[in-house]
Amino acid sequence: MERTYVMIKPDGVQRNLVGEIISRFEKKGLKIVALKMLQISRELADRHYGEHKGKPFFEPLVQYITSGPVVAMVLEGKDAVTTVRDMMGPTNPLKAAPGTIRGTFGMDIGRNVVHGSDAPESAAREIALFFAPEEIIEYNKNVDTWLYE
Ligand code: IDP
Repeated sequence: MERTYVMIKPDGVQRNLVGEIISRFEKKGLKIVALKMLQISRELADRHYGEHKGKPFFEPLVQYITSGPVVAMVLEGKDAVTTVRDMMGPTNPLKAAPGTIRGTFGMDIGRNVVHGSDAPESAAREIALFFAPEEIIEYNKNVDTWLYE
């Protein structure tokens, strides 16, 4: 099983989409193994989005991600990274298919509601950045035998 880092961004929280978004991942069959609300500091934003430093949208991106609380989680499941990315849709909500999270709920690339790691390596890095090991809970669910062959 693979783990991925998922975050409902400040616009998702402000627009009352926390339950809706978590519900989609739950119904799909992804297991929540860590979950919390936090306010991202400038320093944490710098580290999380370090790869975008120097790009024209970096400063607005840091402003956006630190502008209000986010809901951070670790989701576990088969091909969790790709599964979450497919469910979110591409970065620009106007380019995202209507059924995806960004395609359903977003209008602008700088207000795209949700984050999901783009590869297993970035997932590991982001999980470690946002969660202490003891905040990640390993547990079994009886439903697993109805989700997986
Ligand atoms: P991703 O979130 O789909 O993985 P990245 O390219 O890693 O996309 O960009 C990180 C975040 O930076 C995006 O989700 C979006 O919020 C913001 N972003 C990316 N490109 C732009 C842009 O051209 N203008 C404004 N914001 C952008």
